[in-house]
Amino acid sequence: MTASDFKFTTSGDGCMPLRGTRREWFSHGGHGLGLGRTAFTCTLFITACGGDAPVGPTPGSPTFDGNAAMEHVRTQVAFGPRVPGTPGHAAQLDWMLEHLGRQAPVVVADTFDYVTTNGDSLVLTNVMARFAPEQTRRLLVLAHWDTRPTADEAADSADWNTPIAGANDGASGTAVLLAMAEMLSDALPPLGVDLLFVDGEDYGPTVEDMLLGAKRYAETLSDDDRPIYGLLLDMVGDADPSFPVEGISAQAANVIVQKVWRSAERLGYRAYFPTAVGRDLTDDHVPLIQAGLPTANLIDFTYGPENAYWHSLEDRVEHVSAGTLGMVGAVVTELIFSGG
Ligand code: 1BN
Ligand code: ZN
Repeated sequence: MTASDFKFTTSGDGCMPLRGTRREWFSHGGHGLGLGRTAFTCTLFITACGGDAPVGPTPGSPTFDGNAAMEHVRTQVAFGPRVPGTPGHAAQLDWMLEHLGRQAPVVVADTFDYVTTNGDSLVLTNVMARFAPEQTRRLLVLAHWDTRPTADEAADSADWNTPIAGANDGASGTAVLLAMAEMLSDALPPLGVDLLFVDGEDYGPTVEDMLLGAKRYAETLSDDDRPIYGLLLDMVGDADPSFPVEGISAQAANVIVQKVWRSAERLGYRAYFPTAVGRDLTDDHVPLIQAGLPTANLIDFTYGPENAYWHSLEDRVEHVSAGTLGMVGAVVTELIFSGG
């Protein structure tokens, strides 16, 4: 599949609004995020067409470079696993700071300590690159840059203690953000854009010791420089892409979901952005939502047959494509350059 395979396809689920009513117990208990157990009834309504037939990008938008993003995936994987406390993690941080320092007018590194429930002492760093920093109306796009220390979903239990390469889970979202920084250094966006690279998303093994950088950002978020909303990119490089709407995003950030999926539709990517609502995934958007910042999660959680590549040694460069990275980058570009 190449980037051009994604251009203005019109197949998909038709021009119909999708409705669904759910009454469920959502359990996010036990991870200290405070959502608790909540019973509720909700009506999901995501317009699948809404007049957004494929019309191409907003005039004057820059072109996102999927091949550049793919090269950034390869570079990250070549560092080795980016597990906090390892040489690969340190090398990647230096490289990101050097890269972003050349592209963005403002780069902020926030280094903090964290002790896990098992007693591991971690030094973690969130990095933010700010474009059009003088603008008060700002959009946040984030991705995690660390990788999982354990392939604990691998088919073979002998692999469970081996770190993953994280070509998709870690490198893909980071690569899109880094290529986005290159693009934005040449093309002034119509609103401020904060690219946030969060650390410690995947440390684990349980969710108590995950989402660490996002929790840190949420704790330190001030009203002075609060973005209007956030968009999380996680596992956005699968060579066989599908991005159904993630369940928590549909509940807590439906307006953002509509903006993103309509942007995809305008670019002709409806076949890869079904408006059906999929699973609830506790991810980096949850602490942000809890801090009052509506944030949608753009995630492809069908990675390999029966998700077999997720948190396994199969999360390799061969399973990531420039076409998918280019499509996701183009959707984010359209979101930004259509005004946020
Ligand atoms: C996403 C990628 N996540 C971890 N690596 C968050 C997540 C946690 C997604 C549990 C699904 C289940
Ligand atoms: Zn993961």
